[in-house]
Amino acid sequence: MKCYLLLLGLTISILCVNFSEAKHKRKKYRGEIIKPIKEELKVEEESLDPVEEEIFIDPCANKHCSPGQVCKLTENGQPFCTCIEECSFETDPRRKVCSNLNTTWNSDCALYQMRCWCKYRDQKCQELPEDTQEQYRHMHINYYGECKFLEECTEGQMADFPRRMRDWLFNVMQDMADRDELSPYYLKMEREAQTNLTKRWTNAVIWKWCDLDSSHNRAVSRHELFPIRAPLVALEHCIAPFLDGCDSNNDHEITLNEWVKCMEIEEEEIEAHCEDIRDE
Ligand SMILES: *[C@@H]1O[C@H](CO)[C@@H](O)[C@H](O)[C@H]1NC(C)=O
Ligand SMILES: *[C@@H]1O[C@H](CO)[C@@H](O)[C@H](O)[C@H]1NC(C)=O
Ligand SMILES: [Ca+2]
Ligand SMILES: [Ca+2]
Repeated sequence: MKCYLLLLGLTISILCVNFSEAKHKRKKYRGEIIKPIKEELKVEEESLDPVEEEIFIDPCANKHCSPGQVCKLTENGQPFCTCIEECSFETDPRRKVCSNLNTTWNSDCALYQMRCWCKYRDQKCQELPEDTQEQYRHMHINYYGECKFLEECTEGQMADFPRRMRDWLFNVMQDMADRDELSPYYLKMEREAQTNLTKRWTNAVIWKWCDLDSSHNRAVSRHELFPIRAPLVALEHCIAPFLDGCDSNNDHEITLNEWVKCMEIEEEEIEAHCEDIRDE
């Protein structure tokens, strides 16, 4: 009996030691980031523990770094962007990208990593010829896949292209509706396109323009065209010259009117409301 009690006591004391050790560790870990708040909370109420977990804010969480860069912390906890050290090893040829300089890279990460190295004059870029270094500083993805010989878009193909583009946009919109990926607002436009033939192309074309204008400034920039350009250039040799031609006044932005004209939609007045700016 005595022996049993002793064992029990021993077990309890071991548990206690373990517990306080664990507690101590947690305190130490979080204490570095939220020390002042932590002390206050501790004095006031122990039961605030679960809330405390949420107070921890990663300084990198709100730091935006451009592609090829990652956020790191300085010694005193300040976030900064730096070139990504290692890109994951890619064996899938579909991950390859072709740059605007017609050079193939294993992945978008590898391309942007090199751009970063050149931008910040890293040793890994300094080894390259001078003019290459300068070019790499502005390198971007032209299309997905290995660089290849792109056939020229003939006049006849170009003439037929707006029709194919409209068709394609309508199909994409339909697919997204089927997969429940359209907001109720655009779903309504899709339904209308299904039932009213005169709305078919118009609605699909307007939807895509709204979708591409991610900055919501009612203009689609070159950068904003990327999601439809990059995956298609290697497959559709007319898309690059076609999209370039959409910006008819060459101000590097495509307005809705330019877009609609480019798709050869004949309508006197386009009444377009994108979801975010509709005034209902
Ligand atoms: C780009 O590179 C590919 C593959 O090396 C080559 O076949 C093609 O002709 C190049 N295109 C241009 C425009 O130089
Ligand atoms: C189809 O759309 C056109 C153009 O907006 C409109 O004038 C017409 O009334 C619509 N037709 C139907 C059946 O809703
Ligand atoms: Ca925009
Ligand atoms: Ca323009």
